[in-house]
Amino acid sequence: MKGFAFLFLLSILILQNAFAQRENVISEESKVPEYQLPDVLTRFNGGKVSTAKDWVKKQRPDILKLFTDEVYGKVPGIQKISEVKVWETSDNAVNDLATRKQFSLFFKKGNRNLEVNVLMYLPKNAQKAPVFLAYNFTGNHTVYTDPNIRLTESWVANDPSLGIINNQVTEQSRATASNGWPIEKIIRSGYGLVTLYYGDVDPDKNDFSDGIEPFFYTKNQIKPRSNEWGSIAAWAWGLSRVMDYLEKDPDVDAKKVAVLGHSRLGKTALWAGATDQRFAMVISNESGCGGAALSKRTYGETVEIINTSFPYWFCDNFKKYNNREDLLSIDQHMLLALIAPRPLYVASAEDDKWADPRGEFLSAKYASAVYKLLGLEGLPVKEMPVVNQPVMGTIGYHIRTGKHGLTTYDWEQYIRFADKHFKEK
Ligand code: GTR
Repeated sequence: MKGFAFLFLLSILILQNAFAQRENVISEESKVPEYQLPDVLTRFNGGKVSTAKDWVKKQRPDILKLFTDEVYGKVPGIQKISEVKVWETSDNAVNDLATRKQFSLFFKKGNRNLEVNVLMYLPKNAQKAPVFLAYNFTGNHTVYTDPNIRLTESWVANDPSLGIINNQVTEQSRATASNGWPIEKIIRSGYGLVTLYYGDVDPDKNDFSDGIEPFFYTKNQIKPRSNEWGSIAAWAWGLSRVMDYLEKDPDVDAKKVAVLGHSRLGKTALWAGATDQRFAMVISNESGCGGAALSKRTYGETVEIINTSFPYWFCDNFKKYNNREDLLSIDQHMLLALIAPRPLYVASAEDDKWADPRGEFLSAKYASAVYKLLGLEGLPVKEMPVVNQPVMGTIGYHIRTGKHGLTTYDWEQYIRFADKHFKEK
């Protein structure tokens, strides 16, 4: 009983703290305190980066290392795919427009075994299809009405309204996320879709005993070290392993894989694109704090808030910057710059103040300096566009009306962006 009372009090304190933090959240432009951003083309010793070679050989590796050590954490070792098992295929999926393949990537080490389930639709009329690779939030079967999609057996956060009970999905949860996945449109536009549930790689909860992390523990270790990966880096690692598979699949054009993610999975897509240059295009949908949005601009969610609500997403070192964003020698525009010269799309939503749309835009704008150094356009505008007016250079950006979410409108812009960079060549 005592234990229960203690837990009860503790949860009240945590909730109070969370509310107190929300009250301090800045959501008015005039209230944003001044901040100073590091210049992406100034070396950490003060020198200037003036050639593409200096960027590639010196500045890029230094920035990548800082993000690795201080923000997302490093991958502690190598774990390759141990086995691929194809569960089923079909030649007449998506109203006969696509092929379907469902397969699992198995990772095995000692008595550990992790299974990552992948769903792939490819347009029938393409020889080697360019694809969008994107994690889903609640299982592959939630993205589409197709009754053949296998139900995930993994742990999923409870949501009875979506048919997720006792952390297990049910038949009732089929297609519950399909609004965010206009699959027929994607296929008709000539793209494949490769999707997987992010919780297969690491369940999204404050627990380091599950998912991929324990594969690398030494004796008695129970969590990653302070400079080692949090869940975002683990999820990004998972995307790279799918890429390992895609490179071997003869039906996929592995040189045209656009990695896409929404919100926490947008943060993940950006980190995957930064750490793995095989991704030819990176798309961040409303990724916000720790994603595209600038950290030093403390509008909406802040480093302290995110590290408090999700203490396992980033590496422990990132907590040093709670309320001390000024101490960061990097900011998120430098993360976006790591994607250069590859096409990058950053998207915001007007009512998604929590993710700081303006901070996402500015980040894309300041990353453009690197694209320019590499002879590319970067973002084609200097001022933030009005709502529903996408701009597309080598960096694309839009702010659409509406709230936080991945919508058909967003996808339409990503398809146009992919057409521009993958097809008009
Ligand atoms: C929120 C979190 C955001 C964003 C979002 C999501 O609770 O504060 O950073 O990642 O979750 O993933 O939907």
